[in-house]
Amino acid sequence: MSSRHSPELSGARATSPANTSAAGEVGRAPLVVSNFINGEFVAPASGAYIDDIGPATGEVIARIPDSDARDIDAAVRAAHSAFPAWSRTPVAERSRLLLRLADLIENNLEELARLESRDNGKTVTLARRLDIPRAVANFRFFATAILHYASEAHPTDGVALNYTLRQPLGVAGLISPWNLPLYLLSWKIAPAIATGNTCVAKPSELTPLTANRLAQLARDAGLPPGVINIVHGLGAKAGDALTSHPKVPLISFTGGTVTGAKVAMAAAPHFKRVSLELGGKNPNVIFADADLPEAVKTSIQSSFANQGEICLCGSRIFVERSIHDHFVDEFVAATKQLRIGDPWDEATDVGALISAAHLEKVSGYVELAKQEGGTIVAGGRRIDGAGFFFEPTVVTGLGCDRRVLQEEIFGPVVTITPFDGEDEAIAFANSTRYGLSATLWTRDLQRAHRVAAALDAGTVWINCWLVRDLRVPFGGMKESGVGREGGFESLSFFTEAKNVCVKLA
Ligand code: TXE
Repeated sequence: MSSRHSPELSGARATSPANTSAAGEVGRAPLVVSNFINGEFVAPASGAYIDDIGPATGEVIARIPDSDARDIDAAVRAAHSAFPAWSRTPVAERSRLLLRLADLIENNLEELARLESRDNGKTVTLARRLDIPRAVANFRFFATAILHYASEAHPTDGVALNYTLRQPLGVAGLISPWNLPLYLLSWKIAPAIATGNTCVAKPSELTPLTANRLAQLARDAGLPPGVINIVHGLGAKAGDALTSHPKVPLISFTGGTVTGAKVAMAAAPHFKRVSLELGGKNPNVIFADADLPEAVKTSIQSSFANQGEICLCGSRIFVERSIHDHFVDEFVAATKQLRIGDPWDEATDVGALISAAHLEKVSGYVELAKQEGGTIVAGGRRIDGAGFFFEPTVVTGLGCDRRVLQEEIFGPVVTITPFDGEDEAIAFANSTRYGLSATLWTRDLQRAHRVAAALDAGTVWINCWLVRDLRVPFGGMKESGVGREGGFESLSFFTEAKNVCVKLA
């Protein structure tokens, strides 16, 4: 496959053919995925299936249940029945089962990394380094965090004792996206069940394979039937049935901002607790005093890792004018070194985009960038042949009011814009409706703290990117979301605080 990706690419180098390749999977019979309800693998009520396309090949690699409200209802019933026993299971036992599941994921890391790469188009090296280890870490973290989750007590002037009970809510509805499939699914399942809830998860219809494998591993780990249920299918059908189900009091959703609004509307009539982790248009602000080689190296990562399909990618780079031209030269040179092609080739840096539709969307934004007056200084083209590949692309010459700097592209496309002074940097960075994360590069400690405080972002990285500690709060401002998860924020989101007041005198 790689040889099809012609070496004359303007923005990237093609990888050499590999012995094992995602394309080498062409012709294999598609896997048939089932729903996982009450500990059993079952067919959808409708008997209908939808195709799961491998992004690197354009081939059907699996067929997944086209589930509807009946399947969701069956899963919710199973989760509901399992809830009383699971919520009363001693915390040490819940912890032990989660740790066992973490071990099983770790033992199957290579298989899961290949599944993730095949299903999503991401490089297997990234799946090995980031996605699957993070799923292991999510289960381990919440398995142990729950052991230390205390609640407060307030002796009230000798008259009464107030204390807080933190109780699970019941059936958690969990909806995850396609960009970091197992990573984000486990980010929701682990805290939901660690705190004593049961759950119904609806993974993205574009990337069902590692969720399917997780179901098998959960069963092998000895998790009781009904604690984790996984229903596959389309968002507008299965997803909507879950968000509007009256017996699901809590929804954790990660996905696009437009979908997030639909989820919020479906949940509102039932007054469900909702956590929404949505899109981003994250600024990457580089001051003239930055460590430039480090800023270039990390900005390549933050722009193009996972093909730019991470909500935390820094898609708008702002560079202080005195170093702007030099930065652009260095950044473009580094972009052209990136190797695009077979995600299973160890040498590949940039794999395939998730779908043909997404490739269209990304290409459309690059055309728009030209129409808006931008200059494409690297990349800019899709790659002919099977699979959904697009060159890492750098656009210069566009102001903050352009659509290309306002709308989430969610692909390997980054803009670079000069700024003059700290105030303008902050104004440019804050000029979108999003507020998920931001990165800034400077050696001036005071400025770093000053600018970090002024940025509209749930997370600010200073002189680094994607350094994640599972204990810290995570979420977005503005249209990037509502609520925080991560660490004790997750434990708090997945539990109901109840005040108990005992009269003492
Ligand atoms: O995601 P959707 P899409 C952004 C990115 C991308 C855009 C659209 O810009 O181009 O969103 O991507 C389920 N009720 N992000 O359309 O639709 C769906 O089945 C309930 C950013 O692929 O948001 C899937 O499981 N659920 C992002 C999940 O929502 C519904 C990651 C996400 O799909 C539903 C992904 C409905 N009505 C896309 N409609 C991030 N923040 O990381 C869909 N779903």
